[in-house]
Amino acid sequence: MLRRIDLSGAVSDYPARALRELMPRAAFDVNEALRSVQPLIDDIAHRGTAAVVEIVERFDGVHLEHLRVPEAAIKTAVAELDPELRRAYTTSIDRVRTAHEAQRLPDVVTEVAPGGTITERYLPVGRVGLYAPGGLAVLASSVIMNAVPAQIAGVGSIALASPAQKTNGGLPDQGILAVAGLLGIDEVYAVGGPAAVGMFAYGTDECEPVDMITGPGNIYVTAAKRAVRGLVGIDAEAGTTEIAVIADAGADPVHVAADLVSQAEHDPAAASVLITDSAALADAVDAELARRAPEARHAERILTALKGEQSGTILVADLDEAVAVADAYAAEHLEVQTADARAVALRVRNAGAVFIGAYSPVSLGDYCAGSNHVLPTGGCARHSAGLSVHTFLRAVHLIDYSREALEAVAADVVAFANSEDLPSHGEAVSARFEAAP
Ligand code: HSO
Ligand code: ZN
Repeated sequence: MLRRIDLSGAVSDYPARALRELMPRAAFDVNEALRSVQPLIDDIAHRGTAAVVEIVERFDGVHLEHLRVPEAAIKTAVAELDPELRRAYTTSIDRVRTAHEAQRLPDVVTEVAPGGTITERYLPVGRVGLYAPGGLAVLASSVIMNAVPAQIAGVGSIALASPAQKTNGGLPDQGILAVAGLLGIDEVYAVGGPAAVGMFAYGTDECEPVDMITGPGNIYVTAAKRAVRGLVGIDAEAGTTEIAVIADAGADPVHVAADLVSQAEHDPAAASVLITDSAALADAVDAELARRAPEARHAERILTALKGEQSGTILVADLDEAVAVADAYAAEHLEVQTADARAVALRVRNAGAVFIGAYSPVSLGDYCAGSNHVLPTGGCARHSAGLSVHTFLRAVHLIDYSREALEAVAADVVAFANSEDLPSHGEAVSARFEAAP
């Protein structure tokens, strides 16, 4: 089922770049998508609401009288929630809140020299636009994963946008509205795709512009975020979901296969990668995938994803090589299903999130572990982290020196300034200590 890449015994022969190029990876050309998205964004920048309405009509087939969802519709969605689903949403919200509370940062004051302090102050972004996609899967869970960290960071104003659904009378999905209601978000727009990004970035007469846009989306949403980056802050560019599993001979092939299938369910371009030192385990996982994938509700897209270039089994000689391959791949989600899984997990440096042992599947993290499921894809885990409270905070330095403290360092500032041929910089310091003429 999965194509095989046999690197056993050879992993350390490859320089870093060569190893990276051997990794299965989906093509993801954001700049190509940007060509069709940029005109939409420009149109919204110039014509505001009228452009948003036209774009929504063109792409989602819904004519909106108002972009904003009436608050009554949010209340109704909460009231009509099935009790079992309400419990699931609440469990998710509670656990994500608990885990993310721990990320709050206190301001730190450091005395750098006698009478001279630097205060590291963490300030939340003022207004954030959250995007929740529709499309193949409408992900109410992503609203939780974006909104909770923003709320804990202290973001004062949070707006949510999600595509208008023809099947829901032009409102966003009921689950998305219900989660918004449970989270206390009452500013919701029935706008999806690049139109939502343009609306948030430039503002319209119905929607004040935001300072930052976060949330997953397809390649067109990602392209739109790239187009407005700088004008607003954005989170990392989200690509297609990927899962890698490090498994040894003792792993349960049913667990491994079920987890590889679970993320393939997102998208025909999703990546499912097995990294193992056991050919027997690889064979058993293939057999289980061949049994399980065709039975799945979304068999077609799962099979396309599993058979795609972006998926595969990488055979290695031992767990050292497995860790090296996992670091080169830098998976969005990495599962470790080996003996002493925690120790192996702690050796991995590049992964969006690491799921340890037989009972921490990625699906748990997608909904109810407490961790965040908005994670770096496409190898970005080498340099970026998933969404967190930190995403919504800015560290601002407060510089506070007394006369004596400045005087003590004045000669160094003057010397440094002169060396850069910027003497007025030095004079701004020395002027404070010269007797008045
Ligand atoms: N696995 C996705 C998140 C998600 N899964 C939402 C289900 N719903 C990206 O981390
Ligand atoms: Zn998922």
